[in-house]
Amino acid sequence: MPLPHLSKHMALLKILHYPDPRLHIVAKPVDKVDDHIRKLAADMAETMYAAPGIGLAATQVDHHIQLLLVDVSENKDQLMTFINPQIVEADGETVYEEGCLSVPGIFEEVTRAERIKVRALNLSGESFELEADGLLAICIQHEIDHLKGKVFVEYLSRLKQDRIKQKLAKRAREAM
Ligand code: K1U
Ligand code: ZN
Repeated sequence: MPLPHLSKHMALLKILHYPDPRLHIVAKPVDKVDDHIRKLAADMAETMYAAPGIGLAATQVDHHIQLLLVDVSENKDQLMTFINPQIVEADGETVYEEGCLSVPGIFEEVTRAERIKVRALNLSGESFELEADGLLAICIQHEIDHLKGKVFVEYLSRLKQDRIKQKLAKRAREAM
């Protein structure tokens, strides 16, 4: 059955928190961009803006398909959707203090490519290419990592990862 007004049925989704093992599931490619995918993308957008965040991967809301959103604009009016994204070119190096909605309250420096060219499908199922740099390039790489089952803290030393796990466990205990 077609969904007549996707925007009227949006829902907030639950974001998985590190070290939830489901964050390490490798996402499968989307084989057909249909209303089911468009509905999930709309719910993810609502969830990302509510968090608030500048990106969200389907993995983080426990859907293990290659779908991610980013909006790094100041006015939150430049939503971009990437389905089956692939980085086809990358160069340079940049360091940025990243955050993650799945690792709340933790900010750590990560080194990534400075410029990327990404190829993906849009919500109409059409292929497009985008060249990105700055925060947009960083955010796209962070979200593509989620689709591969990788969380940004895994770039850090074992010691730092263990400290972050302890901090999150302590916080979870205190929230009970
Ligand atoms: O993947 C995610 O969990 C979203 C993440 C994206 C990201 C942030 C910084 C560097 C790389 C990737 C976030 O959105 S964390 C929250 C955040 O950075 C932010 C939230 C509101 C305003 C500005 C930034
Ligand atoms: Zn993240």
